[in-house]
Amino acid sequence: MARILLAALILFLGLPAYSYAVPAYNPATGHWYDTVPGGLHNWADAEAGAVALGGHLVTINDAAEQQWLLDNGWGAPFFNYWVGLNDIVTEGTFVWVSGEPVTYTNWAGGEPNNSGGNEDAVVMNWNSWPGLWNDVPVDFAATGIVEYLGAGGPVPDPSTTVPEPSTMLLLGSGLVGIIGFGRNRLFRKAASSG
Ligand code: GN1
Ligand code: CA
Ligand code: CA
Repeated sequence: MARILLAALILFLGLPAYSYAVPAYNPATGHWYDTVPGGLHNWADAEAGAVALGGHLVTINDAAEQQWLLDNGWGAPFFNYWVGLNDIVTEGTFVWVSGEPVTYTNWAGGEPNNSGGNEDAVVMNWNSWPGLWNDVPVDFAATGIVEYLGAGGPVPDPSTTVPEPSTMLLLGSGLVGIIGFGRNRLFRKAASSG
């Protein structure tokens, strides 16, 4: 019994990593995306992390790209994620840190409001509203999403992406556990009937 519980636990632990393969490739934009490592950061540190990886905080160019992010690991459970939009240079004039023009916005109702006169950077999934944007102080703590530049990314060829080795190992050991359990039962059956 302990064995099947262990096998189930291992399978369960392996599943989340399997469902959302990051870095993730978006065929519509031709870009790779990933979560900036290190958990919560202020906006500048999140952008520095994205630059270190070879990109910028994500530029959301249209509704399809916004939806793709929600569908590929940056939706549920609706953490606040930094995007590249900010009005650090000129209050009220929002620009993408990548330098791309602003062609789409997805503000939550009443945003951006520069609350307290001190909100120059933007998170998505504000208030657990899927994808919706809010301007917050630049020293707010959130997780960054990096969008790699051009066709660049951490993995050379999108068509050859496979689950991460650690995930395969976890899934594999779960299966071995289950097979082992089945064999034990068979042996016990044979022993008791013979
Ligand atoms: C938050 O806490 P409050 O109400 O001053 C939020 C603002 C939003 C506002 C919307 C730091 O401001 O960005 O516009 O709610 N501030 C922070 O009601 O999260
Ligand atoms: Ca983009
Ligand atoms: Ca705000």
